[in-house]
Amino acid sequence: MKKTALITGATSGIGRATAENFAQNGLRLILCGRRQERLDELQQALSKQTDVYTLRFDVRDKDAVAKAIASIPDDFAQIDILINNAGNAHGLDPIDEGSLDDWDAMLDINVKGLLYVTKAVLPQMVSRHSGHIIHIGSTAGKEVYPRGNVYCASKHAVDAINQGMRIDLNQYGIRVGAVNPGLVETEFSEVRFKGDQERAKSVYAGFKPLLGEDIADIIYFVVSRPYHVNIADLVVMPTAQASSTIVKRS
Ligand code: NDP
Ligand code: 8X3
Repeated sequence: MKKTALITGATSGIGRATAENFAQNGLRLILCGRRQERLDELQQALSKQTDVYTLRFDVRDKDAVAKAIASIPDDFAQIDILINNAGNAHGLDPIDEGSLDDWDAMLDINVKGLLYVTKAVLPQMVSRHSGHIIHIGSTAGKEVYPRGNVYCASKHAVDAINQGMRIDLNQYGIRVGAVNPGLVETEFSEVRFKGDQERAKSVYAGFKPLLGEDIADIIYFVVSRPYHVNIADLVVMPTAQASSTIVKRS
């Protein structure tokens, strides 16, 4: 029986590349995001390779999350793999200048949203005593960088949740792990800089950043290990990057 994976944030970047990779590898997909037209486009493209079901919801809305997961039809109801990927940075300001709206967005999406989705998916994994949850953390969850303050806090929280979840779900045989990328060129910086394309591009200028596809390959490697192998925590950076602040640019 083919496995079914639910991917949050499948409409762009790492999540989209993971959906494409999983489709090529024959996994069945439940794809989530807020942008309906992108979900429709993905459904149309990837249905040529696998079964695809799409769900539109905002991870910040706990009732919408619960309702969406509960609405999944029977033939997709068994979720074997959960990729907790939806998230973004909002702003890059020193703490004394940061916007409350940006802080709310990052903590509500990256931390609370991840928890709401997990809470809705977990009961079936617990009752089956099987499942695999992968968190997309970040190097920002391993070290704090200037002006990263609240985004880094949200990703440090993902790191703690990854560890806590692995401990609590150990008794059920559920695999839990995190993939923590460094600089990946996606829509991430466009969102962080509120549509300022030039500033977003400058983040990846003068070196070869990771692409969503690079992270998708790694996520597929993680989910395709034999059941007794759980990759608990993995950090991946472009070769040009040594830490959050050290990047060799031409
Ligand atoms: P993108 O901006 O390209 O993708 C973000 C995805 O998250 C989109 O599909 C978006 O879908 C979804 N999303 C955002 N907010 C919400 C929301 N409120 N409700 C539901 N879905 C939401 O960025 P990336 O692919 O780079 O980011 C994916 C993950 O990777 C994030 O958790 C990010 O923190 C992490 N990461 C990124 C790195 C990078 O350098 N790019 C490095 C390390 C980690 P939609 O707008 O349709 O809702
Ligand atoms: C994304 C990587 O360095 O822009 O999490 O925070 S970074």
